[in-house]
Amino acid sequence: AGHLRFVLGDQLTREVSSLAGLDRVHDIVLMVEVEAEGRYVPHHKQKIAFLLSAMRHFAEALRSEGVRVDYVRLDEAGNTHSFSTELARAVARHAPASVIVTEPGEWRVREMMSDWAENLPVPVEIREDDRFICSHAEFARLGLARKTGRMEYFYREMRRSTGILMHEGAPEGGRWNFDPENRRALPRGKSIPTRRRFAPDDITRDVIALVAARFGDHFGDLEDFGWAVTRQDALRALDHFITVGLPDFGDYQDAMKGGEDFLFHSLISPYLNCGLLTAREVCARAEACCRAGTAPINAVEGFVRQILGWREFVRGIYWEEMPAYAASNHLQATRDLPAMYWSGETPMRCMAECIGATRRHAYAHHIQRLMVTGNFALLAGVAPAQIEAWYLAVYADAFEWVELPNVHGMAMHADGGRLGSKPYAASGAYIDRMSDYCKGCDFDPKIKLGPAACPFNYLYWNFLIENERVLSANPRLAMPYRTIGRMSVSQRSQIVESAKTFLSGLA
Ligand code: FAD
Ligand code: DLZ
Ligand code: SF4
Repeated sequence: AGHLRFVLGDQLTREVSSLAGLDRVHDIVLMVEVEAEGRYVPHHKQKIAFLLSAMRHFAEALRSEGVRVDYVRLDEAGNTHSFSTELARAVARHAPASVIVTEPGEWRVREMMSDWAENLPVPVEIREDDRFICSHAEFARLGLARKTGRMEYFYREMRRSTGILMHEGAPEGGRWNFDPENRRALPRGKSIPTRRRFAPDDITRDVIALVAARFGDHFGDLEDFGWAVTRQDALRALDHFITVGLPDFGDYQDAMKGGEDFLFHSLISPYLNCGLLTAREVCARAEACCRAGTAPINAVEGFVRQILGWREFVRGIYWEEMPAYAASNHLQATRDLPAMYWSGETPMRCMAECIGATRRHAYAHHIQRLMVTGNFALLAGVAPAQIEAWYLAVYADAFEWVELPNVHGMAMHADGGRLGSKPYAASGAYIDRMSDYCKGCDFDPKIKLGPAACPFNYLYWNFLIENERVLSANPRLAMPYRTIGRMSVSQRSQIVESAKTFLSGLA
């Protein structure tokens, strides 16, 4: 008997380690569509459609290569709708010599895999996911040697060990970091490229109908589906970004604009995370532009930093710190997630814009996630587990290995600073500087207190006051705490009152 190679929905690449050494005559590739994976959080309808369509296309590609694929569809009779029970049924069907899988992207599924090894009547081989450039062992080694354990140090090591954007042992362009150049607001009249989207084919249309019927009550639109669902189209999407987006990526990385959902971002995270593109090839493409002079170093370095730096770093942190990581709540935040995160109904224009983009595309760009919806949840003291479940559900690129460190660590500071050295808290002035949202808003970013004031203003100071005991010793917050130190008792209590009034009105 051959081996049963179980490929999960975020492992859709011929290069995944579970397919290494595949014997086309004897081995069988198993893929399963199961309700449990669609419901462990209530995923955005577009995210489910994207993954199921990409799975079906990947299975077709394998079949056309002569590979034997056992593919269980969501609506197939007898489907038991969980990974574990579907794998057990497949083992009974095929009596393989062993099961071969690649480690998953989520702790939850890693626990299932340990059960398989114990309970199935055949051996289970769990292989490392070598799509990541930094292995678990390498991450641990870098951690032991680390000076600060911070992303910047990790990233430089990754640049050195891969040689990406390096020139004779030194960083390309003479500096490791071009972030200070990458904080521009969009100039008025700056033209923004129309992005290439992909019209659904028959397979995607079938899946969209299936998702509408089965997950109709989940958040999000299906109408605007434009994601690539094959490797060929994902490569086309990458090409298009490299041509029209990358040259301006650096300058406007942190900018936001009403009605513009994509700006100069790459829109490739869903493809990277499910396997249609690899991190190595994307970095190589960007680096080639730098060498060819078609994109400036600040753009290419800024882009590579996100992938070779942040993406690899958060993955390392996740596997090093789980499962305790998810349970920490450094700031003891307990508020229920406000209903506007699902409804998008709020007079705060920035929130409405970011949640609207999320509903339309199962996508929002980084600064929207961090400085608008994330910042609000931090300042309002939303319970980390509730806001994490939201992020995990609503984005097409969300898998826990990348979502959790970004939300729990970067946005919510719930890990007490393992990921970043200070909370990304900001008042309305930041959003006003980086976007045009405030112009069409009921609130005024220049007003500090009372009903006309931008809520981010008093929520920001209220957050620092409420968390003074935990945060005031942080040297990176010395400035705002000095300001608080100079406030009169009545100034402080006005801030706290404005915040209390606003927060008590949140549904
Ligand atoms: P670009 O801006 O074009 O960046 C290029 C690539 O860099 C991305 O495709 C992504 O692979 C990588 N990248 C950029 N920033 C990060 C980061 N902070 N961590 C890891 N990789 C990064 N990213 C996810 O892939 N899944 C998530 O569930 C997710 N949740 C997030 C939640 C919050 C609160 C925050 C602040 C960030 C989150 N991110 C997540 C990171 C980042 O926002 C997205 O990767 C990015 O917006 C995806 O869009 P893009 O492909 O256009 O990215
Ligand atoms: C997210 C998702 C969804 C919605 N559905 C499936 C599915 O039916 N079958 C599958 O193999 N994978 C699916 N996924 C992706 C898995 O949740 C993902 O592989 C795990 O979270 C492990 O990272
Ligand atoms: Fe957002 Fe405040 Fe600006 Fe309104 S005024 S858009 S709430 S930052």
